[in-house]
Amino acid sequence: MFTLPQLEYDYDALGKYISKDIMELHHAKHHQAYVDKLNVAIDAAPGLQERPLETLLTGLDSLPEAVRTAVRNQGGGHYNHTKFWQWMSPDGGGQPGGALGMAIDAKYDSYQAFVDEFTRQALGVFGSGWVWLNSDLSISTTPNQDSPIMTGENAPLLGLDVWEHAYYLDYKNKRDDYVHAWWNVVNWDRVTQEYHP
Ligand code: MN3
Repeated sequence: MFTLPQLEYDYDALGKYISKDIMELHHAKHHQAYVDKLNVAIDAAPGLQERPLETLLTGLDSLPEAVRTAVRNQGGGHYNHTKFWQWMSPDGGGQPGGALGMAIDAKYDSYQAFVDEFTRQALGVFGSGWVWLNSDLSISTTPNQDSPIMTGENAPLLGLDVWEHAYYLDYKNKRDDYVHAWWNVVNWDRVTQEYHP
């Protein structure tokens, strides 16, 4: 059985950038629904119960067709959101330091140029999806709850949920305001720890 992970901060901890109402709805309702529906799917598929989530998602092609779409959508939702909560912090914002900061400068010329490109791709996602900073420092997007690990990439270093459910209560249709605000809560300490060039 998969379970909803606890947040490492309170629902109201991200303050003016992402409200308590959004965080509670997003975590307790949306993420919980992915977990519940994933469990229903796995429950009906003998032999899959013991598999870790990453193994399920990196081996979608090997799954029985009857559960493949559910694992992709609900399992992807569980995986992406579990990481998303960790990529934010009330102590976030600023810029990445250390090796990651230098590598981003080298690849994008500056931190701001990286932010601009990530933001541009976030605004370009049509409908629901995610934008990612991958382990090779490339930026990419996926539709729905797809995740880079489903196509053989390493685990992403950072990702941003651009589904309307992630921002509509605070920002209505203004995804650009949400994306710009989000940089203030990015947990660069966590992202930097996961960077292993
Ligand atoms: Mn979401």
